Amino acid sequence: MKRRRTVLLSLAGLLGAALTALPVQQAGADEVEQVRNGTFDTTTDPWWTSANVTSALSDGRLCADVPGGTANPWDAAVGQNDITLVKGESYRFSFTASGTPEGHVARAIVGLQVSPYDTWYEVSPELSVSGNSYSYTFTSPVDTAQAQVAFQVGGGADAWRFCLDDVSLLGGVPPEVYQPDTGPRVRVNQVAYLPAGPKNATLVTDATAKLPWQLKDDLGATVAHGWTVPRGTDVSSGQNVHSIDFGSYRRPGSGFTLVVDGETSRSFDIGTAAYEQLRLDAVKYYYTQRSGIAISDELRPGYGRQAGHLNTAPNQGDANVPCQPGVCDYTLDVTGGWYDAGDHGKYVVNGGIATWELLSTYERSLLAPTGRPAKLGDGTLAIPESGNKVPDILDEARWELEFLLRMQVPDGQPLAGMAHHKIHDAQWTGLPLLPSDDPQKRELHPPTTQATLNLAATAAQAARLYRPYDRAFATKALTAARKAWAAALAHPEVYADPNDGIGGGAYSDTDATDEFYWAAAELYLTTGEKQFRTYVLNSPVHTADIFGSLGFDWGRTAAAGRLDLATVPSGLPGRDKVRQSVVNGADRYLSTLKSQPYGMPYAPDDNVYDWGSTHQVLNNAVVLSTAYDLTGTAKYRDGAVQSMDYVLGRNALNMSYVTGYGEVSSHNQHSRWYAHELDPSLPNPPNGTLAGGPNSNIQDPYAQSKLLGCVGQFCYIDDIQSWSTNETAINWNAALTRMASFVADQG
Ligand code: 9MR
Repeated sequence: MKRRRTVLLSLAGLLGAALTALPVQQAGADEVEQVRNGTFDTTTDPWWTSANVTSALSDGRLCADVPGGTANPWDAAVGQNDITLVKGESYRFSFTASGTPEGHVARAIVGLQVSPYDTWYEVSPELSVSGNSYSYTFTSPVDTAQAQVAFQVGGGADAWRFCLDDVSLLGGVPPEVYQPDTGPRVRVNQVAYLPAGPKNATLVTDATAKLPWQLKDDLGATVAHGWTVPRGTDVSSGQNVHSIDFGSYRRPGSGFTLVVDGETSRSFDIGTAAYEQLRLDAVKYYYTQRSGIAISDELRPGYGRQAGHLNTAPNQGDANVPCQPGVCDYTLDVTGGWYDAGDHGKYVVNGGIATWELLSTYERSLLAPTGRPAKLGDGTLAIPESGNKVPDILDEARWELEFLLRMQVPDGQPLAGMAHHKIHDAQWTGLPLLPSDDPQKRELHPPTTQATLNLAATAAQAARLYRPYDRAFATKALTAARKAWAAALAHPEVYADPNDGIGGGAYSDTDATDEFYWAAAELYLTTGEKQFRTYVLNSPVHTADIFGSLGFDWGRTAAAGRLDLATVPSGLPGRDKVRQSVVNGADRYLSTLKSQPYGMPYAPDDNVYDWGSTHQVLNNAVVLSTAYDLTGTAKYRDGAVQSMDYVLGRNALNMSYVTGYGEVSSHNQHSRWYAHELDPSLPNPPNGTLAGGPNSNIQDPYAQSKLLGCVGQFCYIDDIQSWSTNETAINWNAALTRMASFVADQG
């Protein structure tokens, strides 16, 4: 029935940030209705319902009886298929709906009608008994003739009645321009500057001449003042900016603001306490990523959950996982480890570099002049192993190491000693989904040279670091590392299939020379043996310039070897040159940082921000911090410390990418279990969770619907659907861990 609606709900009030303003109609736009029979005047055809839903015409509407006792929204649904969408065209999706009794939610989606059921647009309004009208505009990221409009109404304990009318998907409407709310134009580190450290800010302004600034304390008194430095157009954001240096002010306190050009910045501290907290929170993140163990609500209030993937239904479990068909004929117990990110997959490539960076945080605390090992020692992280006299950071890393060891191909098999690349679900799952609720089949994917060398490198590093605490484990790790090394030498070019990305990420990489170098370096540093020394010295990677603009990452691991060769004592011939190469890399990052008005050591080629750019900024800062550890030269320390400002709010979006740190911080990261944005009974990610951050390639449809054409720093959105800009990941938090620990040590 086509009813006239006089009142459109105040959409912004109803759904807050999830909504954008209604578009202004462009005169003469060619608008075409895509939905057939959205008005239900005489029939409900061609609408379908899931088998458990009965629907019928009622007063010119479609009304459906929804059963109780289903688990997921999609377990009960009403929809229409075979809708055509045109990539880049904007659509207004509108409908009226009611729910009886009060309080039920309908998840309204436009998505792919067949597997993998991509969702291109979704909203989940809470319905009223009297009914309301809803209207949203989005831009299609795809060309398809297989779109569906569906209303997913399952997931509730009790039965209810859902009624629908006036469903419309109108093509050819003017697109909406997404405008992020970036707050005051003065951009600061919203958390804290170190009292004796650098203090820089960035102003976005049209002004071309210098402007006066004031630093105000918590009472509003001016405690310092000076002039901005005009910097012209900033490439990373496209903005006209000035920079501000207030480093001469050193008195600790909280509630400071910077006032300039009629704007007042978000507030910040001058002090070290926040970094001591961040040092802990960044590592505490790993406990709640653990697989195969119940998460204690006592240790992590609000985050307790059942163990995931322990062969308890509906999990199929990780205790006896077969290979993908045709890959092997054995099963492995690959329980434990950390979930990689927001998915339930576990990957040896990526698990390796993440483990290395946690272990290297610990190793640095033993070796660097400013290192303080007790800060991550036993009892610091509130994990089940706290109190066992082993440093907590080693206990946490061991949870993953034990898993990595389980991924090794057993003796007697053709590829014995290699490591399976990954284990994950056979199909992608939807959100939200607790690890313990994942019903998918789990599969081992083929072994790869890179996974094998990730295992060799981290197990070798573990052998030297755990020896004082557990000799047997150290020996076991070294044996596994040697076996992996030999297997990699025998199979030096077995790479992951780049198309093996169903149910989990591909993590494909066609160059293993860097992983060989890294593994040889760790084996040499642990054993001192000539075979590994010779390999290191003969590797072309050893003398290559490896400190590029994107920094090191899961697929570019040479720096892990180089940094350790530079810092871990050994008799390596030419070690001074190795150390100098790190300093040279740091010099390059320092000059990048100086050229950037936002002060980060990151300037990717053509301004193409990469997937996980926040952690690449931090990893470049790790090189700066290592140069400081090696030389004691203050400019490297200051560069490393200053890099943290960008991650904590001194950026074009004026937000901190670390949950719970700063007045405005990322908190809707893509995760199946920190899915508060989709299910209010679930938590947001824990404080100290790093978001991937700006990614120019915006691979996910949600980001594409909002950010097409974005410039560098603007290619980010804090929405759970944006898996390419806003995921959490174990390798990213490892970079945060390493840098938080370094900055805290400079207090
Ligand atoms: O961070 C990874 C990025 O560099 C890759 O290009 C991408 C495709 O393989 O995968 C990213 O990692 C994701 C992984 O594949 C699956 N788990 C979530 C990871 C973070 O988004």
